Amino acid sequence: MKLPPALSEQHIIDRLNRFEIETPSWGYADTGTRFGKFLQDAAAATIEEKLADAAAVHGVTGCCPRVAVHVLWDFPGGGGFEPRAVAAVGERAKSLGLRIGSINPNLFQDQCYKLGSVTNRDPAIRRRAIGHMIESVRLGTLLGSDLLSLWFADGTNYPGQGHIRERKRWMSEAFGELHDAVAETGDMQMLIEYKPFEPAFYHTDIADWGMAAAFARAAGPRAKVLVDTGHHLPGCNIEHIVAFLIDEGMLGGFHFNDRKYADDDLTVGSIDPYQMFRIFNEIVMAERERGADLAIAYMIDQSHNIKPKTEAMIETVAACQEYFTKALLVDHAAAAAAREQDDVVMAERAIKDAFATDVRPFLAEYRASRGLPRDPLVAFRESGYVARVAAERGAGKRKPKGGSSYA
Ligand SMILES: [Mn+2]
Repeated sequence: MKLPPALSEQHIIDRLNRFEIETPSWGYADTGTRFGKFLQDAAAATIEEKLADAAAVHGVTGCCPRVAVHVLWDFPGGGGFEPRAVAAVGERAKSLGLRIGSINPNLFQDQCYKLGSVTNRDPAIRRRAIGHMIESVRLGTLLGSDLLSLWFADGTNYPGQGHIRERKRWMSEAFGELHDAVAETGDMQMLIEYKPFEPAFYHTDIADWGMAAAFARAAGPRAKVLVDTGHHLPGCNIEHIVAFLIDEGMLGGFHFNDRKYADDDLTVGSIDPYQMFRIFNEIVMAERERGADLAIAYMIDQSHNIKPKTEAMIETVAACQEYFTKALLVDHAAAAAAREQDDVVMAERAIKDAFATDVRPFLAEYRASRGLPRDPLVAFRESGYVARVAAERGAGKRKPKGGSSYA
């Protein structure tokens, strides 16, 4: 493995040791498409089962100690925020060697949100949505979380359906009020996610990174942008967005997944590994220039419909480590020297050489040196975990309930 000059293997190892990836509770559960839901016997149904799966992923990868939770799906009564029940979830996570990561409010499932949550024309519905987010801040405080992750389904399907500027101002008011609540906590941050379309098909209230950044700036210093790699239109240069947000001090975190057409939620690297590498390359380059790690929350947001949930999660974690390691091999000085000569070919070659390096043997050694399996996926398969939990969890799932179809 060819290292950039002035960098030792220890540099790579140290940075990898600080590269943690948060897995999402919902990635372990049965989830579906708009058209149907195929149940897996081993899929988790309760928060206890989701945490157990997350612990299994952390057990073989060693880099996933945090689990994102979803307020509506993971807490009794959609939160209800019964402090003892909430504390029990935190304790359970702790007993498994995990911590609760980002808190994800839900502003898209209640019937009242059909025409929007914080951008709804009805002030009572807007109030309810803001109230839920502020309760989510309280939930995060109880669980020791420092991150609120915000995604909105808000948008319209037809021209004329909504007053776009009015909705923008309501969105901004909601973020302002939420920021006040976040600022009262010790160190919580709020991350604002964007998406160009779906479920709304005409306009989405936070359609791209620029809108998310404008809302975050207006809200205050605790608000940053969350880049979900699947939330971009085809052909979008995501690493450009990442570089821009880094330079503006506005990049708060990622939701990793891969995609071919839209928000496909595929495992990382299954379609475009070079893009994930180019994103990491921008991060590594900025960190080298600053001499310090960037404060970025690395999170996975995937819903695996076809692959077994836990295996898919391990694949994605291992893929992220692989492309991050490749990015750590980029000789940025060589690229810069080539640029000085206007040598486009060699500047690109510095990037491509690192990507072409097979880092899997190095990562296997790295894992072994930390007492982890060299190949997390193979070790996980050999552990028999999936068969074991499928036997425990599957019985109740086999009865067709008619609840898995689209209409
Ligand atoms: Mn996401």
